[in-house]
Amino acid sequence: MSIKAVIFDLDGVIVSTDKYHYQAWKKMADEEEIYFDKIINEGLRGVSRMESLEIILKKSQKIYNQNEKEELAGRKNNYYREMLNCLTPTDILPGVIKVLEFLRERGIKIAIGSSSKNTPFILEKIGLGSYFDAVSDGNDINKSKPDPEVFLLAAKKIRVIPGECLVLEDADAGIEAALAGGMKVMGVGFAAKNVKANYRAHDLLNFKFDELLK
Ligand code: B16
Ligand code: MG
Repeated sequence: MSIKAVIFDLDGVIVSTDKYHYQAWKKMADEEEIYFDKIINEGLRGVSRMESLEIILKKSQKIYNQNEKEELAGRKNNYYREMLNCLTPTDILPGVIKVLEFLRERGIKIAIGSSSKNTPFILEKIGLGSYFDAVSDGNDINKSKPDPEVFLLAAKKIRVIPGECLVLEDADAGIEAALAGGMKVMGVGFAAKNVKANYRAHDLLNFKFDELLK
């Protein structure tokens, strides 16, 4: 199999910001007296901020207008950004740096493909920005995962055709997006059980990337 680039999802693959997304949405939902739990939260992985809000509002008795929705999403994001302030390089998930160095030594291009508009802030907090040849994130796209736009843009930025890209993803929506873009995909963490993924790994610590790149 010819892999010339690896595109990393950010939240849930490189760093566990998923717990902060949950806590921030939960705080906002509690304030609005909207029922929200961890099961609903799992469906928000890889989904954009405004689409996540629409999923949460399905449990609301109240109908919110567009301005109110923007205020709710903004309030959640403020809580989330406050939580991100405590992120440091120690929050990088196990095996990530080892894999990045392994890929870099072999001349494999490395990119980020994340739905998050907070990607630049998170990369700065964990000090990983310099590893990536390109970053494609929620600030660059119109359609979030499961649409392939974010990954196709990443591939374009690093000038590698989709068929030669491998995506690492923790979200079912992200697995769908990578496959829709004609890329290979590895389900990591939460998506390690996704049967549609070409490869599966609980984390990046023990996966044999050398065998994959042969
Ligand atoms: P933000 P990823 C996604 O990041 C998260 O998984 C998802 O929970 C979040 O709603 C989305 O980013 C948007 O995040 O509010 O920071 O723009 O997994 O695609 O790296
Ligand atoms: Mg993710």
